[in-house]
Amino acid sequence: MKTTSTTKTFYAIAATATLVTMALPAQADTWRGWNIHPPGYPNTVALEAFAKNVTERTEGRITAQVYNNGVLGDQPDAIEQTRSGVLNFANFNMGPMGPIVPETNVLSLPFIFSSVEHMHEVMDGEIGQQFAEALAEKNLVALSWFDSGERSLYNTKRPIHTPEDVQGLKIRVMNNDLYVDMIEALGGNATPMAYGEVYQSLKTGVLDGAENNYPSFQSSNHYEAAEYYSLTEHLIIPECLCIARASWEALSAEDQEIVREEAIKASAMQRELWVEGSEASRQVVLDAGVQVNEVEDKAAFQQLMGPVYAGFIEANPDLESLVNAIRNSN
Ligand code: GTR
Repeated sequence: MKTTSTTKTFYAIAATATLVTMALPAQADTWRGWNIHPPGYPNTVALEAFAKNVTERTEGRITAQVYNNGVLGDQPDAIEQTRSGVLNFANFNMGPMGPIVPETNVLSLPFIFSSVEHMHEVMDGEIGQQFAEALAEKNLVALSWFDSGERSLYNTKRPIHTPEDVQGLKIRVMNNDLYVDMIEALGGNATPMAYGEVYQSLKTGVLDGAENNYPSFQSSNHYEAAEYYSLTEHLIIPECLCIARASWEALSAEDQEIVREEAIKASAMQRELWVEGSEASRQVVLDAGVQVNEVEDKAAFQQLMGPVYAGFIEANPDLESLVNAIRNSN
């Protein structure tokens, strides 16, 4: 049969239409979730429970799977992939979120929260809702908040008791200029770097140190290279369980409710596991010979953050009231 260009076009359109109708349902209900942590980590266990429960309760309308160890990309990449709907859900630390959602930088100001409990109260209340709204504007639907404890400095050279001890140390920070300012205010040299590259850099001396909570210090094996862990507790940064806005909006109201409920359950589970996990990780690093020291004069560190706050507020005058709201909420 001789085909005319009109029939050719028709066949091409028909073929595409078939492909689209065949491909859509499969894509729509297969959810890929990004996770930076290894199996067994508190966040991983909670995310896997979330994926399993969502899959079961939606009876196959969503099949959710978590990809651990950052195999789908580093955190800044994964944030972009989730914003564009290439990834469907993720557990993100608010640290690397700052460059994309400026409001969340408030959560990266050193010592902004007086304790983990203070952070939970703020994030679970009205102020937390403001952050969720800012994230939603950038296509990330934050359904619940995870814990990530207190972050402290660790390094290969010496215990840190005072800011002078930080002088000259090459410290890895997460991808956010605020942390560069923070380390420089202490006299150190800050190096923004992806989490997955830190272990090797500590081993080879490219870095002298980094900063993180006990579970990550342990699970990343950084403790094998950095012998000194000093309890500066300078950052308490919440993390979200975030859904790609496109994936969220494609759900029926009933499925949105299921996903929301499971996200809230996952955060309760994560927070419980976090407490046990932090203690277990602390024991592992102590048993391995890491020297952990208390920092008696934390105020000395805090005072040096004055210019970091001043610079931040000068650059973001509209966020000053949010900073004050958090500080006054304690
Ligand atoms: C962990 C956090 C990760 C990642 C990592 C880092 O505590 O859970 O999402 O931000 O720190 O230092 O990059």
